[in-house]
Amino acid sequence: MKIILKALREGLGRAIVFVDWIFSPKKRNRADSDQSDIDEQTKLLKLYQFYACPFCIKTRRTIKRLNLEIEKRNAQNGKYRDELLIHGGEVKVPCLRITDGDSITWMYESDDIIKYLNAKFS
Ligand SMILES: N[C@@H](CCC(=O)N[C@@H](CS)C(=O)NCC(=O)O)C(=O)O
Repeated sequence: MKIILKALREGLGRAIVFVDWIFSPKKRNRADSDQSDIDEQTKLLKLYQFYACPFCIKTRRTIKRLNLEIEKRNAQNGKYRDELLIHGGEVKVPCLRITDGDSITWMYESDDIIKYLNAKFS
């Protein structure tokens, strides 16, 4: 039963990835100097995510729409999953790792991440 639910979730996730690909958001256009400025700032952000998670897709759409270069880290398994659990506190995606000087914030909840990105980069 558990395996069927997992397969259904994965299938639905992939269908959403496909729809997202068809209706991909238009990227914001900026002057080169503004874009370079933003590219520098987004080097401090990392998105821990799963490829076919609907909440991650929603977050990635905002990243794309705002034309942000944010490294995406697959937390489905391997070292990024371990990192997320150890430093963030739980394996739940999406999670945005924000470096600000010496401090690191692990921001969970897609709505909070989207609000943060819109406020900072709109
Ligand atoms: N309310 C959260 C929901 C996030 C969520 O449920 N993510 C699922 C993946 S779609 C998750 O991380 N599950 C943990 C797991 O599968 O190990 C949000 O909007 O970010």
